[in-house]
Amino acid sequence: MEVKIKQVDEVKISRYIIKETMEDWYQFVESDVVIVGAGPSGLSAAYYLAKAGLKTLVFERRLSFGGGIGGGAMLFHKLIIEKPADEILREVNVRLKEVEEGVYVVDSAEFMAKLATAAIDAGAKIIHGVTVDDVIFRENPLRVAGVAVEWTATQMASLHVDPIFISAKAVVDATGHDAEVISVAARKIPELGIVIPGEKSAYSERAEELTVINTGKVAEGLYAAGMAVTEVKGLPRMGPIFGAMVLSGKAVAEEITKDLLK
Ligand code: 48F
Repeated sequence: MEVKIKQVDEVKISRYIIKETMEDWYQFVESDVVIVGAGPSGLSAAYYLAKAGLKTLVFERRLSFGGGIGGGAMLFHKLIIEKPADEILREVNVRLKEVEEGVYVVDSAEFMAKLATAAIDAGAKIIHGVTVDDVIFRENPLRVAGVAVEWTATQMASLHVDPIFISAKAVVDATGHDAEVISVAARKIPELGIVIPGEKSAYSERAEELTVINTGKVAEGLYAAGMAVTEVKGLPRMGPIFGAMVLSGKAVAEEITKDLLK
């Protein structure tokens, strides 16, 4: 095969990457919404928030998308979705197999890839390898006003490095079972009055609806989506059924859009 590949030297490669990366950070240091976690709830929130025209930034600790989607159920690569969450999956072109009326099986790789693609195509910026380890707050009125971020690698190496800060009108904790962002805010800003009862054991039939109903604001500027909701509100878990995760992402996006665009 004859091939003529454009030649680019190492200096140019480095310069282009550094410049473009820094331009993104410079721009997103002041965001409308910061979502912490690129799992199913964080990605669906990002999709709907970006679609509504909000400057939306997602920080994900790992170097991959999807959070708990990728692991499927005990590493079996299929998950359950139930009505009406199928509408969200259809919107982002995920194929569903109906196994009984209103109950669908989806492929985990397809689900996470297409949800992430939809969020990015809608305009959300997703940055991997970054851990949110604290929030910014302001008084009068008391509110969460952004996040403190650090490279995940720096944290893993236990290096003593100060974070940088990103301001946001709304911060979404979509970190999953540990509700990491709300937990740190509850501990370090007691004036917010957040009490975290912790997640309960599995009760799938009830947990799905309860999670969506309880999604939303936990303090001014701070919102919970996905499994973080069960931790913060003391609700049961539900295992490998994911309808509530994407519906919760959509619900938090709708609430924030209303709050910010009013
Ligand atoms: O855990 P995860 O998938 O959260 P979710 O959107 O969905 C939960 C389901 O996957 C499943 C379930 C459904 O029935 O029970 O568990 O609520 O995704 C959370 C993402 O957040 C990242 C983490 O790596 C994962 O990809 N994450 C967690 N803490 C941080 C973080 C942090 N402090 N900073 C950045 N990313």
